[in-house]
Amino acid sequence: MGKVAVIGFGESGRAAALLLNHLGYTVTLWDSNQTPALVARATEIQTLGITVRLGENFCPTPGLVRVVVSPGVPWDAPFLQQSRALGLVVQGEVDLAWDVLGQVPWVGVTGTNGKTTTTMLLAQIWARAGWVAPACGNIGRPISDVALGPLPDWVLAELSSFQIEQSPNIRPKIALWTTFTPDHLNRHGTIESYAAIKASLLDQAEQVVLNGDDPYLRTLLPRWPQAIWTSLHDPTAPIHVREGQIWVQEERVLAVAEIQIPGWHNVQNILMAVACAHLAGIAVSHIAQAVRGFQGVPHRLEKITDRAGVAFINDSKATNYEAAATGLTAMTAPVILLAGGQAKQGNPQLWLQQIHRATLGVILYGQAAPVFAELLRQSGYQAFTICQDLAEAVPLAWTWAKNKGAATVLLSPACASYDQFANFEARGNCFRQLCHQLGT
Ligand code: UMA
Repeated sequence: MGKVAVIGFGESGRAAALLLNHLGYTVTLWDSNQTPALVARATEIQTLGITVRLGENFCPTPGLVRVVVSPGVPWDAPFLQQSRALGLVVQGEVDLAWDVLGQVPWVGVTGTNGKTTTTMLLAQIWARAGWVAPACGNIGRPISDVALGPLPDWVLAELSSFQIEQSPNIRPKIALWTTFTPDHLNRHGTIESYAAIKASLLDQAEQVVLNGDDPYLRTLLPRWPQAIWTSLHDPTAPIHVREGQIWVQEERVLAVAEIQIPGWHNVQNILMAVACAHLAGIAVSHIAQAVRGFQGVPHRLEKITDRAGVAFINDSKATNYEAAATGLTAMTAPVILLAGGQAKQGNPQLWLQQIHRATLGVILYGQAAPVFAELLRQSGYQAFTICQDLAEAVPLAWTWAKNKGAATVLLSPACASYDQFANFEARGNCFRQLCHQLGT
């Protein structure tokens, strides 16, 4: 079958290497890093005959036919340009998975925020309908891992802009776009190119679902005239909320009051999942049962514990201003907010507004703390302090909650986690543990 290079030995690279090995290719896996964890992973994968080169930058080697890249590898990296110039096939890990799984229908879920919750809910609805349909992709399980078989009935793929950019061949049966605000500008350069990448997924899909309540996506409706769009406010939307009920055209699905996860943004996510399920031909009774039973996703407004009437909520996945503002918008009682980490570019105005509306105090930590402190100060907000890390911030939040009469302690960082954690899951798990360790 020939020689293949896989770049990046994270989750996607590992799965891609195993899949290519299974397909009969001679695989070399490259990673520019060399950590003890990578060395240990290498030992495991080398026993299968896969060559691993750690601590080296990839360069094309003689006889190579294909280069498969992990999502974190920039698509315009010089070594990829060089590979293309040499006539090598360069594709993303998701594109590779499509080569194997393209014969089964896919739902591709993209958007700045809301992707994971929507994809998880799709998985519950599809399971209720009796289909084997794994949630995969950016959500955590690489799609190449699903491609190792057996073939599922559907692929429910959360797709980041990184993955879409690297996968020009994928043609989902249904593509769904949840929200759009600036993100990943350090990778994509401009908001226009970030939008164009996301739109390319929908251009290639058989059917399109759009969140009609997102101001930017609403402007795109004419681009896909057949799109099924959703709205909380507009009853002319094919899938909408009216009189406290969710409707698929004239058919009632369930009452909003039956939904277990908090916030109107989550009702929007549910509308989009309902739209996809309807397009896939799933019975309304199955859709309603799955939505009623859906309890949300870890690290997304996840309730950890209640202490003396104070709820501790983990929204560690809120890694940008919009997601953090959305988390705060869902809060109906006074909040002590924990925010900080590695700052991202973006517009903080909505986030600041929600801080003024919903919080009694803000505890900042990590690299972004001085920047956030300045933003708060400039907006006229004084009730904040700076801590080193979560270990210091969580007990202080508990004390503030009791002293100030707050009903909620919310971790919603508005930042990436990489200054102090491996990823947002590690940050959320740390928060969970600290909450459980609190005294009275
Ligand atoms: N690496 C290189 N050379 C490079 C760049 C990276 O060798 O030029 C190496 C790094 O040293 C590292 C490895 O590549 O060892 C990491 O690869 P990766 O960053 O692609 O991470 P994976 O572990 O493969 O995880 C990826 C997604 N990560 C990113 O897109 C950054 C995961 O999404 C996804 O769950 C997983 O594939 C399975 O599909 C995470 C994410 O943060 C959740 N996504 C971003 C987001 O949601 O904002 C887009």
